[in-house]
Amino acid sequence: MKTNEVLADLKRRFPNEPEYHQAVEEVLSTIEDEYNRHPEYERINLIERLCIPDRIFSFRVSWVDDKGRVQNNMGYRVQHNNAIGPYKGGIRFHSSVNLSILKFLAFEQTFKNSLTTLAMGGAKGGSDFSPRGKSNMEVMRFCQAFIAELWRQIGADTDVPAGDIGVGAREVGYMYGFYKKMAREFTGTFTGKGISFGGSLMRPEATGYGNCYFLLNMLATKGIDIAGKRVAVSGSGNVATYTVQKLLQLGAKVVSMSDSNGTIIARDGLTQEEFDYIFELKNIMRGRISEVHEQFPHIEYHDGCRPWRLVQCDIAMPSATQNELDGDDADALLAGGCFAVSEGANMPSTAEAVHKFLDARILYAPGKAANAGGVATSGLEMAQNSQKLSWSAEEVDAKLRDIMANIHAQCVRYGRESDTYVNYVRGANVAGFIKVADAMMAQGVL
Ligand code: NDP
Ligand code: 2IT
Repeated sequence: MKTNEVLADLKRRFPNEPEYHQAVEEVLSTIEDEYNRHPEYERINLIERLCIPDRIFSFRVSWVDDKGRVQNNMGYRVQHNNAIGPYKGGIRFHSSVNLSILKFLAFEQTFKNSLTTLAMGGAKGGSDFSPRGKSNMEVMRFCQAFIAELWRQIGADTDVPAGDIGVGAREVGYMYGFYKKMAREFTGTFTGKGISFGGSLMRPEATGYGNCYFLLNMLATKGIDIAGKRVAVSGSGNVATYTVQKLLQLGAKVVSMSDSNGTIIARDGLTQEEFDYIFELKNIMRGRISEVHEQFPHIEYHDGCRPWRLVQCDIAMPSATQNELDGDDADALLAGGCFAVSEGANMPSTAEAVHKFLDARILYAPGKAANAGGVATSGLEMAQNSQKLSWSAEEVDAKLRDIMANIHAQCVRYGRESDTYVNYVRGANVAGFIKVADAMMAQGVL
């Protein structure tokens, strides 16, 4: 296998899908050597079957808004690979959603889920519907119309969706409720469910907390203590808010958060009181990050900006969306002394930024390793649903810590270079790949 040739062929067959090409290129360029050590893989053209999703469902979702107008959105589910377990991955509701984005996410999810040590294949779905500014009833009608199309393709042992951008507990509740009505069964077909109907304690916290646990593992390799370190976080959704919550517990100084309109900067670090306000503003009031400046005038608000060039930090944790940190941002971070980047979002750094971090030999954890705690805890939710029992928050948190330590160890094992630098990108991709490739090999051409 030659990365350039496989990639050129995929670009020819699937043009205009830049995010998908970007994710595939990063993985192929790091697994090429491992792949080529196994001529049996090439004999069955395993690489193409690993890159091209098993199947994609796409459908129109028609629903009626509060003014009685009929709205039409697109809905999708990309079932990428189920070699090691049922298809598993979130649903994204955002106006930017298209097949390129969902294909990159489903591809990444396959490797991420493999790393978790649990039995889950890779999938992703979503719609170009945006819940922002919609009433609860509009969101409910949309979710029901979306599931009216999708319910036949998913199931507890077939394909298990969950949340992602724009899909939180409210949306999962509405989708799961309608799924249950159509399928006439109460099973663990969604994760991220409410606690009263099969959800797992700690699932809301898991992605952000898991990223902090991964970061702690990375810092430990250098003997660095997180207390007092300046951390720039982007986003203010599920992943970002629980990242910040854990960082404050650990004694770090959180100097930024953001949303798609702008960034807040707290030069001396957010206090617990300020964070409590932000948590309620974002999770309960569904407000905007600009409102933090109105409440606490000493916290700066920069309209239309991302955090990376606004404030000096030791650690960056991009937790909003793909390609939100580019090469110039990476230069600014490195110039400011940033020595660790741990990605809460999926593919938040552009390829150029990733190369700059690796060239600078800083601690750099790609999303598929650092944010895997979310889907891992989804796997724990599936396990609890299968057993029809629920574990305490402490039990789930202990398992999450173990899983993140295990993912870190896999990255070190497969990513250590001759000068002892750990290339977590290579480590995560190779470790994730080996398990999936081995399972595909054993199961024949499907
Ligand atoms: P949320 O919808 O809860 O929050 C998303 C945050 O990112 C919001 O602050 C949002 O701002 C911001 N954002 C979204 N799109 C853009 C954009 N185009 N430009 C700038 N900011 C943007 O989503 P999550 O917190 O769940 O997801 C964040 C990231 O983490 C995504 O990359 C997701 O794939 C990834 N992830 C999520 C997991 C989970 O369990 N939820 C697990 C693993 C990864 P605004 O409110 O203005 O839209
Ligand atoms: O990107 C991700 O890993 C998620 N959005 C979580 C997926 C899941 O199934 O919990």
